[in-house]
Amino acid sequence: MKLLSSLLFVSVFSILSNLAQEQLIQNVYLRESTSLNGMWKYIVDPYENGFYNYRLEPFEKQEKPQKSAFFKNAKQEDKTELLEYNFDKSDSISIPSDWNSQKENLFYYEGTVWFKKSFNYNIKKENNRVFVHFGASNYETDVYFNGEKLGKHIGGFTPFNYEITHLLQKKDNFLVVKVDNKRKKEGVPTLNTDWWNYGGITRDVKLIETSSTFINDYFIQLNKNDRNTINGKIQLNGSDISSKEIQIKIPELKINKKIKTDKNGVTTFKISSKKIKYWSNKNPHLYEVFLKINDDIIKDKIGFRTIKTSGSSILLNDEKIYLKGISIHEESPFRGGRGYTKKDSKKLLTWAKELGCNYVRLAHYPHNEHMVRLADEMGILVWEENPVYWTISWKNKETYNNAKNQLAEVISRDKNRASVIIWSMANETPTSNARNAFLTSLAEFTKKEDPTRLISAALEQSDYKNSKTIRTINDDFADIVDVLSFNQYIGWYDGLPEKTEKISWKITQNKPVLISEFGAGAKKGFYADKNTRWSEEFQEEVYVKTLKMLDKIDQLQGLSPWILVDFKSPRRVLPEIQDGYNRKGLISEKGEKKKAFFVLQKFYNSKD
Ligand code: GCB
Repeated sequence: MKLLSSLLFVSVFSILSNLAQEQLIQNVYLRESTSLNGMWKYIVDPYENGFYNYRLEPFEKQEKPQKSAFFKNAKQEDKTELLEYNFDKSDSISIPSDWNSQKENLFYYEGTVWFKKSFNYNIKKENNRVFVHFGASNYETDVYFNGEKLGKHIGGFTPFNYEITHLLQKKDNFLVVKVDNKRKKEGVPTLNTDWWNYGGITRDVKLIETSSTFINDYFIQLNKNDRNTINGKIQLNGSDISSKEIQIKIPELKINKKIKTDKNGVTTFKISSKKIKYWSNKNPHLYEVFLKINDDIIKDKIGFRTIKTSGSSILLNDEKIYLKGISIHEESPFRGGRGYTKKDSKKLLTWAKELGCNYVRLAHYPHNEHMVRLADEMGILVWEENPVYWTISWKNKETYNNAKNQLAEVISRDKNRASVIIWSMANETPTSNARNAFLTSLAEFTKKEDPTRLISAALEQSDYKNSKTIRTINDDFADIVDVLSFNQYIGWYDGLPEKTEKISWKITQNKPVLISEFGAGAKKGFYADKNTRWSEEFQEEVYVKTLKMLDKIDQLQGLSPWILVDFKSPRRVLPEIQDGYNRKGLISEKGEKKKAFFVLQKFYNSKD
């Protein structure tokens, strides 16, 4: 027994240490930083030759890693030495980006690619510290700096950072990054999804320079139960963090407060003000917030609002709100491939606004930080989602820790964004005891990390008792969520559009209901009668009829139909129609609006 428990401890410990990351630096976009974006060298390595020797033992675990380990980046000075790689003579690729849409021969590639970036760096002030920060890279990432391993990160859509101060030189630094996007059964997501598995360093890479003691993280939000009080928590990082004075300023509210940290470098505070202009979709007011320690000042723009449910209503600042939404994948509306620029996000959110939306569902994984920062500015409420999709390995502890870690990272990154109102745990997951325990545990963790927001998940619907015409939500996880959301495709996967006329809904939970998905595929420019699959008219008909059906659900508080733009998916192979795209977009990948766009627009305008 003792042996078993210590074995268990060892394996859990090794899992945790594998995933353990340095604490995320909050607000990287408004801090002083140096971009490492641009052209990087890369080597495609399907056999992971640069990582393992011919006995498949990792080089990095050996006492003296040979120069054939790619992260050593050995220079070929000794002409007699056998080296079978050379970054500097290899091809270049632009970072950030996914390799699939940049390099034709890597379109379907799933495996390892090594990247290298060389740079010089002059520290701005003695004793300052430097961190390398990745917005995201998909899926497993091993990071090496000047020949030393910094760490490994798992998960394709959340940020991570490592300190490099101790290894940094003025000249010829080299960052080597191994990215592996092989899908794995035990992964999050798992083997099977309905989107393109874009590989690479897909978001910005930055060097962040800080003072030796600095404000690493903070969480500043309105008190959920008292709209005149702002609650905050600040965390320092450094060797001198105890009893330090921090100044908090919100000039527009005439707030100027000084507080001291405890011995762990943490401080919590409450500030009262009767003059707060609440952030809302109609008035997305953001306050400039300044946090100061010694000579270091961090600026952020934070909106103050509350979000709650009461019975079947959703309350924003204690007022009922109907969520007029749309689901969005993170693909660039300009280039195809992964979206990662502010311009990509702006275009997608501008389309959503044009559709009449006050809300978006960012499916099925955390999108880039520009998206939520812009949503803050544009007054769009946001559902963020963990990539726990379909058939995850529910019983695997490592899978759970991975899902929890990814969730922790997105919560950490976006906890100061007023636009984010819902954390979604999962999408269309089949019910079982193991799945219920997995999701419940994630939900409990989320509530602890962030008690200010709502929890949901895109569930599935089923027949009510034995009725063929009444639908219901029969899922134990429905008792855990704050907002009851589900996907349904009556009229597309489930019968023809007229079936919607026969279906009614019996939803027994006294909670707000959001329809997280409905939709139908249509090829832009294919016009036919409304009974012809793939025509714009068929899709239009599904929208007209589905909206009529759903509007009859008493607790309905909003929708996020599937989906704003056609997106790439290897599941969608029908020639001349799909050609590798899921066609349920209201807009084609070329930016052309389909007829159904205007049906939803009209419906949303009628909800004002
Ligand atoms: C769903 C999934 C979504 C798919 C969509 C479809 O239910 O949640 O990821 O892309 O259906 O088009 O089938």
